[in-house]
Amino acid sequence: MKHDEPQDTLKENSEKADIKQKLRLFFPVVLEGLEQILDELKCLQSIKENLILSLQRNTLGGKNNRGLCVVESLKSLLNRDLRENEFREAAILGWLIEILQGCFLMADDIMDNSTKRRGLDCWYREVGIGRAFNDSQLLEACIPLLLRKFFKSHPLYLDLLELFREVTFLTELGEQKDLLSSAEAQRVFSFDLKNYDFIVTYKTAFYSFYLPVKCALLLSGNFNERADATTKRLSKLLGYYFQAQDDYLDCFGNYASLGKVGMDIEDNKCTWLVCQAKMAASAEQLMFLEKHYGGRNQDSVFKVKQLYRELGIPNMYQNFVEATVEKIMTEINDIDEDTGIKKIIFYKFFKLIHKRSR
Ligand code: DMA
Ligand code: MG
Ligand code: MG
Ligand code: MG
Repeated sequence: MKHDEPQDTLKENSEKADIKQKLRLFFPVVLEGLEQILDELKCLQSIKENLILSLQRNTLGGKNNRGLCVVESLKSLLNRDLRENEFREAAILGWLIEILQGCFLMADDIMDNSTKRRGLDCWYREVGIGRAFNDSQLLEACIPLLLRKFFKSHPLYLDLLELFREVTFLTELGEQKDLLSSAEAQRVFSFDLKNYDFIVTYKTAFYSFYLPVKCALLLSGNFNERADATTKRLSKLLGYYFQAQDDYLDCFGNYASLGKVGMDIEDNKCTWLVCQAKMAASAEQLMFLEKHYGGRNQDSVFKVKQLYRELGIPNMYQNFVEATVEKIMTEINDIDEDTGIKKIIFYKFFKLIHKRSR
């Protein structure tokens, strides 16, 4: 059966805008929580100011999809509007995920030699690698402290703490695999979709999709193993699609909408595009790819992009998108809602990322 792509209605769009606006009201709450923690620790004023600055600079300016998803998912799970305290809890967890994302991005930009992020210079280019490394560590360490601040007496405190710790670890494993795969000795020949699958599941799917939905699932009071397994399965699919988009945009997107400059070819990354190119290339084209992929000069980058076009990668990507939409829609339709998980959660998340240009 062919599935229609879900379209946003005007009502849904305005609801989403309302939730986003309300979500933003909780950023200062989290910030204030951090200031209190630092005051209790008798932290020096200058350190406090720096930490707050790096938190603001590296957490804000994104799409807030992850934060939004915690709130939206909880609403869907409870099947009603949220009470004030429910919204507050979901929004705070949403911001903790956004902070976690900020830590990952700060470190990722160092590891990837990136220049721009969200339309600004990467943090490490402003404050230096040493400070950006420590800022990333510091913010990551703030997350359990913030969880304690806001959830200490909550029955879910330990579950949430464990969840954030575990997902952080899994993401860092994914980043590690991403780095090792791109290491000098591992040339194009070693890339394949099996490696790619591991990289994207770990570096992207867990923290971007599984974490927000699982937070909502826990908050709903209806957590169970089957709902968790469904969440993991769907998160993996959405994460794969999201990272393939990211890879495509790295090569063929533009700075004006992305706010970042692609480096995957220079960095010798195992991306969706290079895996496809490798499979489609003739022996001669493969040698050419091997020669130029990972080259840190504009000529090599240009040649790789040209080869991608010759091999029809943009067209293959469109086909992949169509097949993926079909697969995701089928998987969503097949969800057993008796477990308490709701199809609408994944429809909504899918709509947030589908055909994105940033
Ligand atoms: C990023 O992958 C993954 C994490 C955990 C931040 P990436 O390097 O492709 O992301 P970006 O293209 O945004 O630098
Ligand atoms: Mg990167
Ligand atoms: Mg990276
Ligand atoms: Mg990327």
